[in-house]
Amino acid sequence: MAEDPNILFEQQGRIGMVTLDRPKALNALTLGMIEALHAKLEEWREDSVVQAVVIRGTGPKAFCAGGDVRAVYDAGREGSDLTQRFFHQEYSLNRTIKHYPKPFVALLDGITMGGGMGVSIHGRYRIATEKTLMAMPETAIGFFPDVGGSYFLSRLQEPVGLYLALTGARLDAADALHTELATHYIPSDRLEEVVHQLSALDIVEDEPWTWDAQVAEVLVRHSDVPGDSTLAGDHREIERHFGQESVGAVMDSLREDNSDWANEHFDTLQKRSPTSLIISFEELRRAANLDFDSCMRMEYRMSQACMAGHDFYEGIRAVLVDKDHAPKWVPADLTEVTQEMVQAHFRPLGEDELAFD
Ligand code: QUE
Repeated sequence: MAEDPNILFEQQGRIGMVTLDRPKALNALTLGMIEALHAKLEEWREDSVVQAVVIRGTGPKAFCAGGDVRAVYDAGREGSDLTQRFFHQEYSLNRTIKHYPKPFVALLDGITMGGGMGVSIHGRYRIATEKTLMAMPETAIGFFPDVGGSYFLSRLQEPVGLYLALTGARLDAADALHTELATHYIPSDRLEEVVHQLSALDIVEDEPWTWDAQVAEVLVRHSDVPGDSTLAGDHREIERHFGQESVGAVMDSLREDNSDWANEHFDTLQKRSPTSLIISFEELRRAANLDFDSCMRMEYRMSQACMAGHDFYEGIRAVLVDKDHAPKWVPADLTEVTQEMVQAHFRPLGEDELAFD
């Protein structure tokens, strides 16, 4: 059994409880945590005592802020193969959660970004609280929405997924419910009781088709109604400006409008990596016609192209290393991103292809 000091596993009655336990790093996922979680899910898949899996994070701030991209940055600069292994293992775990046969419940009681979305959104139940803050912010670090983002963003009501992918906009509980990225809203102070009731479920072991309804019943019983969704209120603006046929056209639309909303979003996009914006646009366009596993293969190709490029390292430097938040993107302008540069992110990798086993 793979073990890791930053992730805890407990069996509480009928549930397998996972706790991401790296609070100083906002529970960001290391390769060790990813491998340990994957191994434990495979063990619990076969364990007839475990009726459902619950995942949560330690500490008051975060469920999980993402992947340990700082380690990936160091690896890329040193030529270590962690740049391949990290994404390969992370995306394989995302796939296992997507296809997991038992109810999988994520308690999103805090920051849930990037890699944190990947270990929650693909599960059957995603619980938002008043502390939930969700985002796919990768265009700010010269990357693209990965961990299955191509799949789930391209399946939101258009063009909301593109809006979230390009801007990295943050969602609160009301927004998360509105988009159906969250399935339930439960106030944070009720989660302990929810976990207790799930652990105490009395099940018929050879009738696994009844487990899901039992879990859902506990969740619904504690659910409440969040306030109004800002995202829902912005729908007209999002449709008008993001329902365009290219990133350049989105930018033109925002520039010409000159409302506060348009100006604010224009300024946000100006700070993002131009390459990231354009490959993310192409990613979502392609993903609409791909099944989940094909989306993950595409994302793996994209991740490896980013590892061979410039902006990921510059983004991590600016946000997580030097923290000057002043990245110098190359190319610096949307118009300088060529078709050849874009296509290079979608090319098959030959013998280095992501293989699921
Ligand atoms: C955009 C991102 C990430 C980010 C910040 C961004 C991201 C990510 C982290 C992160 C946060 C805390 C950590 C850590 C990583 O920050 O993907 O290791 O301790 O993982 O603006 O995409």
